[in-house]
Amino acid sequence: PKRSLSGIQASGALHLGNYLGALKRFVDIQDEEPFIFVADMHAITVWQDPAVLAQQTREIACAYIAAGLDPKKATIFPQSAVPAHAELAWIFNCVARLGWLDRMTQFKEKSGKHKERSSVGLYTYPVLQAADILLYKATHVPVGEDQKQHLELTRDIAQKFNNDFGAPGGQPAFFPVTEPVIEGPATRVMSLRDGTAKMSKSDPSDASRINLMDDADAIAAKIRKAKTDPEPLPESVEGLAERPEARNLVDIYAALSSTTRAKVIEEFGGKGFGTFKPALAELAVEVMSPIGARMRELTGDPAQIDAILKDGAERARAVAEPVVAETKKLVGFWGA
Ligand code: AQP
Repeated sequence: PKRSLSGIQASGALHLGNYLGALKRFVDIQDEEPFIFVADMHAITVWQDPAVLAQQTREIACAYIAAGLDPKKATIFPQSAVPAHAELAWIFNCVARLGWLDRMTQFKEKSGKHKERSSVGLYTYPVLQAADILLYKATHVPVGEDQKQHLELTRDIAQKFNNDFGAPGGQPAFFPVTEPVIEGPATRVMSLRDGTAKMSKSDPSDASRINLMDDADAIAAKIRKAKTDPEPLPESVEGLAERPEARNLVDIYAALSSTTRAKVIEEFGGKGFGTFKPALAELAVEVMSPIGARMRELTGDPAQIDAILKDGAERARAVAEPVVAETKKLVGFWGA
């Protein structure tokens, strides 16, 4: 059976890239009753102030709901409230090979020049991610382009586990081989200041991104100031090939209006940024500012959010616990 799952780290304010690459797509599939978690265990792979981590977790849950997720359809929960994530991650740490993790480019980027001083957790992060996914036997994971390599590792871990433990006597494989779902015009939203860099919460320039909590004026100003070249938009999508900034703005427009790059070019091809940017700003404000406003309302009611997270955690545990119990049995643990 099809099961979708995804999550976002509780590591700070969300931006338009997270919205278009992840959040919006969770909402689009919510009738499939996906599991959507807040990755607080992933967040602590880099330092998080203990005084604010729980609040950051609530904020991601608020973002989910403000973006339109219905907690009755989607199971929304904090990762750390389901201990089976950590249990399965340990087993997977013993399945995954060092050579596989050594190839992970996100670790290389995030550890930078200070590899020796990075946490072990940052290194083994993709193994925890495999546990997050396979604990629910998820078959489909909607994510942005940057997660492609991690999803491939999840597939490798599932296959090795199935091979080593999972399919005794030719029974069907224990874990599914999960499909990453990297679709739509905005699987890699780029910085507004540099069309070759990913829009990211760690970019020191706030002008590089639109934050979910930005108000209408801030959204419009950032789009007005977004870097572009001086040419008008091309008459065909091929004309965007060597123009990363123009392509990024066209893709953002397409994603915000749930259409395609080609349709946007049909409408705006030949027009200058003097016409296109105000149209994009208007659209971005129309879509994003109600989400920000709803988030502000929801963050004022932590009890409501906590109730949603508690209920989600119970529902998640009910699915996860039998899977981890079965996994422990397959591994051969005492009493399992
Ligand atoms: N620029 C992006 N375009 C499209 N999708 C994106 N995602 C992130 N950036 C973009 C997707 O958002 C989901 C959640 O990401 P995450 O919270 O796991 O953390 P991240 O990938 O570390 O997010 P950032 O903002 O890029 O943080 P930093 O700056 O710390 O690296 C994922 O599905 C991701 O693909």
